[in-house]
Amino acid sequence: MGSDDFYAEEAPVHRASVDGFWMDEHPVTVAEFRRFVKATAYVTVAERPLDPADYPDADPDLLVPGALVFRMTSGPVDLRDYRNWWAYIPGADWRHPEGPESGLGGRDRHPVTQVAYEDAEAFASWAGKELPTEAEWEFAARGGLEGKVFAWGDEFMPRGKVMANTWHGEFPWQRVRAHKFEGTSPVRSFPPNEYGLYDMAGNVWEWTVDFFSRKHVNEVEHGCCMPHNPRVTSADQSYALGQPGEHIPRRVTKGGSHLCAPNYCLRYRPAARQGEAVDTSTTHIGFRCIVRPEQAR
Ligand SMILES: [Cu+2]
Repeated sequence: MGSDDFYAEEAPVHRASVDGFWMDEHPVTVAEFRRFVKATAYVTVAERPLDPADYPDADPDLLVPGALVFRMTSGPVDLRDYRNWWAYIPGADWRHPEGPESGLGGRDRHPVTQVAYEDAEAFASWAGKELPTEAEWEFAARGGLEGKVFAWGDEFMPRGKVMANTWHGEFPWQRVRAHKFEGTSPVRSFPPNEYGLYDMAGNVWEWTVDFFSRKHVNEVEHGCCMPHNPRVTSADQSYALGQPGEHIPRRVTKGGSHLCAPNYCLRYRPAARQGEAVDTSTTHIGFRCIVRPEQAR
């Protein structure tokens, strides 16, 4: 697990073991999520009214249901300020990913987006499944390859082949057409890894149950014992102190998305991880589920 060669939060490389489990072959799709909502009348976080007490530093005019929508810029921008390409759009939700005027036409087989952590958990328990831990997710993404940079090996485009839906060109203003997708792509559009799993890199980030930490501190091997089924269950280290929303716990997301580009975020790799506030819904985060053997019995 982990990597010492990219971003600080992935370090250190360490061993961990997980029990066997089954995993969804691809991220949960719009069609699958629709079935869940039809069956349960579930209302996602992005569709619910917001309590000003939860968002003391927010502009009250923006405290209306909505979600974050990516907007390509017309030229290079300051990459330190994500507000240059993310906008909070009232009325954006999983049915209207880019805002009230947008729809899902033709996107039934795309990963569902605009789902907060709680929404992913609600789907999973309805489906009789669970969300993976970070260790389970990373184990699955590696597909049996040890210590490789990508889910398929060490080369980004082996023999020139595009292996995942990631951003080609300079983010967030220049799109080089290496593949035909803008935004999410139908699941299974790119080759699976050695475990038969699709979209373990790129397309959408995926929620895991672990709380975020700046490094893999707690799970690292002490002397004799390799951590078994590691899981970060305390939110204490997860807060983004000094930033907007600093009181909201963050969970680990994995896999990178269609917005990841080498000039900004080379995170379409099994070791890569990002902390995401649990109430965040965006156009580039989705999830997939697992089944552990004790559930299957
Ligand atoms: Cu990224």
